[in-house]
Amino acid sequence: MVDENRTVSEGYPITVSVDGHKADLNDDGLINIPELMAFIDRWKASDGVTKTEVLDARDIWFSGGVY
Ligand SMILES: [Ca+2]
Repeated sequence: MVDENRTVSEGYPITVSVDGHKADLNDDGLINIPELMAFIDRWKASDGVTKTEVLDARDIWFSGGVY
């Protein structure tokens, strides 16, 4: 992602940016069930979320939610 405030970043996992995980709505470094469910809903609605990203978020949640 590149805009006037950011530089290109490389080496991050697909769904984790400098702003945190896409599923982490409050950017607290933790993905909880409401956030995971909301992320799945976005995937079902084709709202910019891929199945791979959902599976990634689910794996993070399974392992405690911390990413
Ligand atoms: Ca969170």
